[in-house]
Amino acid sequence: MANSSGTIAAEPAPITLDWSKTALVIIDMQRDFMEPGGFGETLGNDVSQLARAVQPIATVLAAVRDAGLLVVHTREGHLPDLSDAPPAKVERGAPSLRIGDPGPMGRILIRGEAGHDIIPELYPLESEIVIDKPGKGAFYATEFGDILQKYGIENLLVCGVTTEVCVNTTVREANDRGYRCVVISDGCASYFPEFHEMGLKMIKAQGGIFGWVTDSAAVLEALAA
Ligand code: TIU
Repeated sequence: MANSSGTIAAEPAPITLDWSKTALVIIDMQRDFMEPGGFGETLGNDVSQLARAVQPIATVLAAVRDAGLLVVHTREGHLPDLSDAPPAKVERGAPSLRIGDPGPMGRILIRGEAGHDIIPELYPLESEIVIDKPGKGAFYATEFGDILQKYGIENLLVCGVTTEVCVNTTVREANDRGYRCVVISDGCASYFPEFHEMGLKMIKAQGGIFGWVTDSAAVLEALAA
């Protein structure tokens, strides 16, 4: 790690982070959300809307790996027996396939299936942490909070999909637990561009009510400074 801290240009204000207390958190960059035939598409979504986040995340991930920051990947999904999937979630709506049904990438949103895995472009290294979560937030029913405490993490650089669902839920959970969350705007995406825009606005409004919003270029600049 070249410098121990860096200042990221962000809204509503720049923020200085101690890199040793900062983790990159990549939310749910799984085939189930990103590719045709997965959970996202079964809900009726156009999965091509999410592709734009991949390259910005890849550039930040490479820089963060070089700088030696902690990297955490999350995956939304359920046990094969669905014991961690609330009926209220499984029965929701009228998807073309439900959670646990067989699909072209294996059973929909089930741990261990091809569709549940992280896309090749952002695949975790052996040394990186992968959190399997049954909900939208990364803290609920996971070891995420304990791991962040163990590593002395106080700040989260957050990216992934989708902006208004799992990214926002995780940022809200983290904010209430005292973490400073800096969300990387071009490293997030939504099936609904207007929800992406508003999801980011909600985070940075009111003096940064949930956190800060930056972009991948600003993170790279701060890490290189
Ligand atoms: N449907 C949707 O937009 N998102 C999710 O169900 N999960 C995540 O955001 N990862």
